[in-house]
Amino acid sequence: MKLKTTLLASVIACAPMAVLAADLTIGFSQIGSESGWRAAETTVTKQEAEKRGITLKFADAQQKQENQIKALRSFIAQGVDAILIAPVVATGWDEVLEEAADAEIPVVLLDRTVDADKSLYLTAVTSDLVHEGKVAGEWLVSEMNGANCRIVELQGTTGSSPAIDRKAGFEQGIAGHDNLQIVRSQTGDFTRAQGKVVMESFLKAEGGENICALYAHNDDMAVGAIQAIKEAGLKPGEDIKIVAIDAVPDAHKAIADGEMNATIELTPNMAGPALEALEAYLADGTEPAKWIQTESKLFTAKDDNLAIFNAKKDLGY
Ligand code: GZL
Repeated sequence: MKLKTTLLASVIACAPMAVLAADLTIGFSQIGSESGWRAAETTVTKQEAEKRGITLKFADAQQKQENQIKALRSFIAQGVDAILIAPVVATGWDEVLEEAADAEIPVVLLDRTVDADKSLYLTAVTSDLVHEGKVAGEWLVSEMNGANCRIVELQGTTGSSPAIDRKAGFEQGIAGHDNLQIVRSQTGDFTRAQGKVVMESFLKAEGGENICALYAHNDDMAVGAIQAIKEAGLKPGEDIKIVAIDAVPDAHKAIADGEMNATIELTPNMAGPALEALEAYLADGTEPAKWIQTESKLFTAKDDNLAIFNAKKDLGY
């Protein structure tokens, strides 16, 4: 706790404040459990804290920004040593981040970014969300090889940095290829249930025979859409090509079954690099880079998706 850390620091005289990870108490404001990937991130974050002997105070916001702001204020009042947050949307954080800064509590962003002054957080551990979208677009360009393709898009949570950036990246990926056209685009809020409902509305509005491909901002919405495509009497992965992001086990299974075509991996372990940066900062003031980027890897039917499914299925998704 902050008090203990301060006492410890004073005991160590004028040496840099050497704080042992085992003394740390860190607050973690998690968005919720909207997707398999999010559930895996929660599991891995708890594991990463435990193996470092860090006390993790976990708060599930159930997709609501006001709950995350409440959680951060509670962590500040408790005097935690640091805060991890996966911010549900990109805006509206300045005030509470200022309060954390005033309390000298470092904040690390996980998997999403915020539209706030970079001085208000220590670092952000995320993938390159624009790049992920671009890889998805470029894959479809290559897959269609010049043939016309009417695309429907399932966007992530409105106002979230992945929804904004993955949309922009995909449009960059298909730019200059007029044979590819996005004809419908709507949020499925990163969930399977909404992915299915919105895909049903796309099929009804466009006619399944007029939809060539689905780009979903995450695998969970794609898996929901696969159900809708099947119920419409069409073959997902064949009649409608499907590319998404996260590389959760069920996406690898769908690709292995020929019901999906490509996914781009997002590691659920954002907490490892985040806690390493925090430990160094709290120990001797080492400032990390403002962005710690995690890698993005494309998986297609060329990969051994069944083996990858079996390797990933027990990792907390
Ligand atoms: C992206 C992350 C997204 C995942 C979804 O960095 O914020 O949120 O792609 C999750 O599965 O809902």
